[in-house]
Amino acid sequence: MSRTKAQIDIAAKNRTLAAESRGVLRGRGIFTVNLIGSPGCGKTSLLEATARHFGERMAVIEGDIKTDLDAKRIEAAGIQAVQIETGGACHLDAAQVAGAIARLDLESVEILFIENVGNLVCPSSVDLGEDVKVAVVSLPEGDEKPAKYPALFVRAGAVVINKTDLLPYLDYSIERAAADCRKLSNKAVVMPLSCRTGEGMDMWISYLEGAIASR
Ligand SMILES: Nc1nc2c(ncn2[C@@H]2O[C@H](COP(=O)(O)OP(=O)(O)O)[C@@H](O)[C@H]2O)c(=O)[nH]1
Ligand SMILES: [Mg+2]
Repeated sequence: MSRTKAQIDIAAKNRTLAAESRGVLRGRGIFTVNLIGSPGCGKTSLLEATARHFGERMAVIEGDIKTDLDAKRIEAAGIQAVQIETGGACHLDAAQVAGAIARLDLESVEILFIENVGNLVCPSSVDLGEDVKVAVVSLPEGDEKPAKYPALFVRAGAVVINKTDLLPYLDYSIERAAADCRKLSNKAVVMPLSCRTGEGMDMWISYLEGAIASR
């Protein structure tokens, strides 16, 4: 499908703003993660569990269509958070994120997470100024989702397969999902884990600490 001139202009403006944010964040030595996955896959739960390790070294920008419920959850975990309500848009854009960055106190921050609007498709093609896109899937969604929704997984630097505690109750092959992710991106680090039990969280934390250290 060919794009209209207006769509091309919007995409160009987004790229410029994303590059500016990336410059600001990298200039401060901050590693930035754009967290993308379906509604309910556990993005906010993952950030709550991650907060226990990073404390004030991390900050969060929350994107939802409506409500500041997720920002409140992150603040309750002791982490500064800014909520963006898109009012209907199915993904965040670089202008919204630049506005949210300006509202954060970045003094002690080494890692910034942007939780995108819950959606496995649209957010994957919009640059927000991040260093890496991390895809989150979860067991109840079914193990064929990476193969069926490849756009995110070809761009993801890492994939979290969440809710491994539900394995006894579901027909889900972690091997199949992981193999499909690696087929779509041979660089992708695939991390099965459970935010609920903490199983596998050590690999996720080491991945992030490694990314911060190599900034
Ligand atoms: N069993 C199980 N449930 C989880 C896990 N992580 C998140 N959940 C649940 O999944 C639901 C959606 O989680 P949430 O973090 O709000 O997902 P988000 O919409 O992607 O931000 C909530 O009921 C969580 O308690 C997990 O590792 N195991
Ligand atoms: Mg959420």
